[in-house]
Parts: sequence; structure tokens; C-alpha cells
Amino acid sequence: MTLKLYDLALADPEVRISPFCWLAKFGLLHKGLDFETVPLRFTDKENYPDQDHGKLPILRDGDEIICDSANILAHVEKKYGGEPFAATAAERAAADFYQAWLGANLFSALGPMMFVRVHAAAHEADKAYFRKTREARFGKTLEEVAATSGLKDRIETALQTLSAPLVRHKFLGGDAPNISDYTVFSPFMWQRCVTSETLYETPQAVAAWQERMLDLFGGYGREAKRAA
Ligand SMILES: N[C@@H](CCC(=O)N[C@@H](CS)C(=O)NCC(=O)O)C(=O)O
Repeated sequence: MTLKLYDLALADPEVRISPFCWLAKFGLLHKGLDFETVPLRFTDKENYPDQDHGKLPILRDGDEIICDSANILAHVEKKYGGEPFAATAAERAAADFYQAWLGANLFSALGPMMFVRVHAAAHEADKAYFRKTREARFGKTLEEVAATSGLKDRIETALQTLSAPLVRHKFLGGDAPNISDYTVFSPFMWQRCVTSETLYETPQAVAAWQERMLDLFGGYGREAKRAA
């Protein structure tokens, strides 16, 4: 039976932005699994397979409903085996580091730039909900969040660090992509699907890795529809 991944969509149902959904999709692709995606908007909650969870991605695998990208990756690793997400303890340790680095250095600076842009591309029916929930989180308007000083510099500093492994290695996983690559690349898919603006300078080694990531799985990321 084909797996179904419930995937966050904007005004255009083909524009799928969520970094957590992207992580789950890269995980399914890495495992070579057939899956279909089902677009759901922020306020489509009655159609979420688990309304209590209320967030995407959610995976339906036969009778099983799996919520949260980390649980989805663990589920497919356990049930389907195949190419591991991290082959050794050293790769798992590196993946833990990249996840922590991402949260502290990239997400925390990219997120504030993105929310106002996600709002602009969201469905009319979602806009008020999106603004209210995110402004409650930050205690500021989306526009004030986007105007936080130093975001560009923080991202550029983070990307200088990220370029260190990528100068010497094709992927964060070494010669081939692993979970570290999917984890770190997913927020860049978020950005790519929401906006075509150049928001900051990207070091050459990082840009070249991003192109390799876009080419994976027959260009799955490259082909993804972007907001107009
Ligand atoms: N820890 C969760 C986070 C999922 C999450 O925050 N998803 C957001 C989209 S990026 C969402 O569905 N938000 C719905 C909402 O805000 O109502 C995971 O890794 O799957």
C-alpha cells in the first residue's frame, strides 16, 4: 500500500513549504519508498489524520498514523530498513551536532525572515490564523520579527561554519547524503519554496552542496513548485 504523507501547503496547494515535511520527504526518498503527498493547509485541521497533534508532517502507513518528522524517520528506519539514515555511531553523533547547530544558528535567524513571507504566500483562509499564532509566539508583529537586527549577519556567520565540512566533502554525510544533509537542507527548501529573494550571501561550498541536494532523487527538490 502506498504511504501517504500529509504535507503543509500554502495558497497554491502545490507549494509545499514546511521544513519538517521536507525532512520527512527526504527520509522517504532516501529509503526508496513510494509515497504520495496530500496537501493540507494550516487551518484544514479537520482533515489532519491526527487532529490532536495538529501539525504536519503526518504519515499514514496502512492503519498506522505517525506524527512528527523524527517519529516518521524512526518508523521507516525500523519498518523498512534499507539504506540507514546514519550508518555508524560517528554519523549519528555528527547528526546530533548538526541538528543542534541548525536550531541555534540557522533556524533562529532564518525563521524570523521567513514568517512574514510565509504569511504573504498563505491561503487567505489561513492568514489570520498564521499571523495570530506566530505573533503570540514572538510577542511582536511579523513585520517587527522580520526587522530584527542582525539576522543577515547571523545567517552568513552560520553558513561560514557550514562551509567548513563542505569545502572538503560532497555531503555532510561524506561521499553520499545522510540524515545530516536532509536535516540541514530542509530549511533551505522552506526558503526556496516561499521566496526567490536573495536574503543573504551564501559561501560557494554551501551553494554547490545545495545544488547537489536539489539534484538528488531525480531532482525532487529542484522540481518542487515555488510560491510566485
Ligand atoms: N516537531 C514537529 C514540528 C512540526 C511543525 O511545527 N509543523 C508546522 C509546519 S512547519 C505545522 O504543521 N504547523 C501547523 C500550525 O501551525 O497550525 C515535526 O518535526 O514534525
